[in-house]
Amino acid sequence: MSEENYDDELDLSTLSDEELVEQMHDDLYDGMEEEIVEGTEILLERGWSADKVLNEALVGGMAIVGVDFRDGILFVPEVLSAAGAMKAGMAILRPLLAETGAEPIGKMVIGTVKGDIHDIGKNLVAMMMEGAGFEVIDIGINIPVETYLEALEEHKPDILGMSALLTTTMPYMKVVIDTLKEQGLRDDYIVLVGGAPLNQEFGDAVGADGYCRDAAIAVDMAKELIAEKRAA
Ligand code: B1M
Repeated sequence: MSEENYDDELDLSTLSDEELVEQMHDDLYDGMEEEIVEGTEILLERGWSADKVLNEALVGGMAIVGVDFRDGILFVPEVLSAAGAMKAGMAILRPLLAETGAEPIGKMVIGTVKGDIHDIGKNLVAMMMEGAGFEVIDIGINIPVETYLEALEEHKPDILGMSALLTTTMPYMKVVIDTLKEQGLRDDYIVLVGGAPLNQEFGDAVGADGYCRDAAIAVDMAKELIAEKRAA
């Protein structure tokens, strides 16, 4: 994206915060894991909160990748490298976001639905939920209804979280929720759904308890709905 990416001499620590974030967007775009790790560390050392680094440097960078992927400028291999770089940055932030000495305030099982392998958003939600004091059991990607049910049975969470990034896979959320209803289990769990192509209307239509536009909203909604459920 930027010619600066190819300048081996570029010392990230000499950049201002703003320049560094811009450079990290370029580095994420180019899938440069080491540079993303270094940039993440520098921003943290400069006193940035893990949240701020995540949203401004990493999620912001991935948004640019998303636009060029949509427009046919980037293809799957490049986007995979960008995702790898994003994950390398997230790995540094994870322990910071998950830092909490308190008792878990609730438990969530989360997975990306069958046919869908996108996991960055799901991982982010898991990290933010852990950071907010939830115990999170991440059951991965491409999850069929049977696996969701097994995980619910095994872990007995308060919340079931489902993620979908494709318009072709999001209807599968209804399959899972309908199966819970058929088995008389629907009211045992708070069901939260999220993913870029979803919206409130879709969340309502599939019968979820909440549609979460982003990870921060997922945390707020989880807290709110758990409190309501316990009060009831
Ligand atoms: Co994919 N992909 N992709 N992709 N990919 C999208 C989703 C797409 C919009 C790109 C585009 O065209 N602009 C498009 C979908 C179009 C559509 O359905 N209408 C698309 C496509 C078409 C595809 C393939 C079909 C491409 C192909 O093979 N021809 C293929 C499908 C593979 C499959 O799943 N079967 C594919 C593959 C891939 C990669 C493997 C290359 C890679 C995924 C790597 C990985 O995840 N490990 C990839 C990526 C990276 C993307 C984009 C560029 C970025 C997604 C992302 O990570 N965003 C994406 C473009 C886009 O979304 N704009 C795209 C960052 C992440 C932080 O945001 O996931 O939205 P997001 O999560 C947010 C919220 O949505 C919410 O909170 C998160 C954090 O704030 N949230 C939840 C998400 N899940 C939640 C669950 C909750 C709560 C909130 O539960 C409680």
